[in-house]
Amino acid sequence: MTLSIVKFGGSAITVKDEPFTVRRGALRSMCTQVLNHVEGGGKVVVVHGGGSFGHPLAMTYKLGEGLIDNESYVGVSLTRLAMRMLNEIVVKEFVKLGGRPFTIEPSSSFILKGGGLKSYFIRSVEVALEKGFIPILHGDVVLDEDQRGISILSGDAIASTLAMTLKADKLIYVLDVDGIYLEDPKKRPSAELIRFLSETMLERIKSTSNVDVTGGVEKKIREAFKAFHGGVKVVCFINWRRNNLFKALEGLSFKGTMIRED
Ligand code: ATP
Ligand code: IP8
Repeated sequence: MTLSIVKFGGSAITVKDEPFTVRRGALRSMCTQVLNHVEGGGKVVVVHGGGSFGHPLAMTYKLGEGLIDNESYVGVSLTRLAMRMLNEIVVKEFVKLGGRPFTIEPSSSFILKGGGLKSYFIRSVEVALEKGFIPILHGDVVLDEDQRGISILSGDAIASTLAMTLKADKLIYVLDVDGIYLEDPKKRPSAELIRFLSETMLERIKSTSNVDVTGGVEKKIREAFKAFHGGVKVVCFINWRRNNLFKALEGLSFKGTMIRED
């Protein structure tokens, strides 16, 4: 039986430049593919990103800088509420499709210090898996022991941490594009998709992001390498279309970017 950590990218489940807009078809397709794999005996933990729910608010209230004034506290509440709204939508979709989701709040299980992970409690994820649930986590605003008071913990970092700690077989990042390209394929449609990504290629990758408070695709790639070096054998970036997520989960051939050794 394999354990896979799947990050539902905010770019895949929401329209990132239209606040509070869900891509219903994409979300349904991704949940269905996860459930088809789970029906066959696979174990999956889903982590979702902020997309157009968490990111615009976190940016408006400059939460990347921590608690800087009274408004920051308003921003923390609104951003966390937005993330819960998105989480509710993801959970409801799984329930509608006959799945067994169980949300585990990252804000109560992760503490940061100076923006870096300080401590975390994920026994609840293990127990949820043992009891037949699909644990669902998400990027969020979490407490930070440093002077900054709060930090944004990305779903990418949660996913790589879970993959390493739970010794997962696979870590799959689902995006709205086919994988990692030499340049943003939305800005340059002729950009080349990287099938196998090794660390020496990193400096050749150009990326762009203007609505993302957690570092966009570069930070995501760093998290992916962290998990790969931490022992996760299959780490990849894919799109959900053409049943690609199911294929990646099942070990069938899929279109996307795979991390590999130099
Ligand atoms: P979230 O953080 O909301 O969960 P996500 O995990 O889906 O979002 P993003 O941070 O939005 O991921 O990154 C994916 C986006 O990065 C794509 O929509 C793509 O347009 C953009 N991008 C920029 N540069 C590249 C690149 N070199 N290769 C692939 N995508 C890129
Ligand atoms: O979208 C960030 O998580 P990510 C969540 O996975 C917030 O980077 C609150 C913006």
